[in-house]
Amino acid sequence: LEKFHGIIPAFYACYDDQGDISEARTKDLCDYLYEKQVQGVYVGGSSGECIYQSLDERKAVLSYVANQLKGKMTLIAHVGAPSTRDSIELAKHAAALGYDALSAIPPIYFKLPDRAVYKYWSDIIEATPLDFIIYNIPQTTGYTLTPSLFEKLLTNKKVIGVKNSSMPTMDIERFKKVGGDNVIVFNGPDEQYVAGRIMGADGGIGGTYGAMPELFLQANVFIQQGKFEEAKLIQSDINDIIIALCSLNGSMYAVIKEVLKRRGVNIGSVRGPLEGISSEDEGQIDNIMKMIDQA
Ligand code: HMN
Repeated sequence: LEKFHGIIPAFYACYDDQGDISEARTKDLCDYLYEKQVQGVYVGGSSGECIYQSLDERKAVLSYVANQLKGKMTLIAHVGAPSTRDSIELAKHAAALGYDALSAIPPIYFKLPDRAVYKYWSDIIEATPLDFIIYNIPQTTGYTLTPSLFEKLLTNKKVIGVKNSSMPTMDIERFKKVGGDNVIVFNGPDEQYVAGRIMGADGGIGGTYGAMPELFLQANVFIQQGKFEEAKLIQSDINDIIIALCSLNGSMYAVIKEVLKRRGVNIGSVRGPLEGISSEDEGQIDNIMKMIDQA
């Protein structure tokens, strides 16, 4: 399970100037993250704008990333889709490409009982030999994973952990308590990466890591060294930056993509209904760049 520790950026959707998936730009983002020496990537999740992409587009992204990074870092494929059928198709595709693990949100749109959620995840898990990481993100899915359902899922040995994006760090402590040392818990909210790690998370998967990988990597090193005061100071800088990333007219991902452009990696903008950056935003981005450089 060692390969599921550390800093795992959530991979962004890479579009060309027409808004189509770009293989070349996907490669550029892969190269950038490889150079930063992150532990792995989480492909096709919220930050990958999976919800706005067709099945074929999602399969293409999974292929492009595997072609570029397979064997170089840990690859986790997010395969959650509205139907079980599409999720399984993505899961089989990821398995054929050699991904290290699968992950999926719970069913979305219809509110389903735990029984159906359990069945959905189990059907995906049964479809391939790959390990599986449950994705708990109540603020976007409206479904909250309970420690008891987590415990039930863990009776399947292919379930190796949970990516927990709910805000209470207590949830991380609870999942870790249920799972013990043989289960991985990833911190989801970047605003409390350090707190999540202290409460038991083994690593983090996050949507803002790509904009400032150096800061999260340094926080990770401080935590490993038991230097919690130093880690806390980095977290505070990170939080200033996240608040700034979320304060413009453009959506957070549009702003992050603008930051990446200034760092030399052009991966286009976001798909509607996410909002692109506005002309007023342009000037603000200089300030964000300064904050990142000075942190
Ligand atoms: C993913 O699935 O792609 C992201 O890792 C999800 C991740 O947990 C992010 N949550 C949401 O986007 C709702 C966070 O990293 C989030 O972007 C960050 O904490 C800033 O608010």
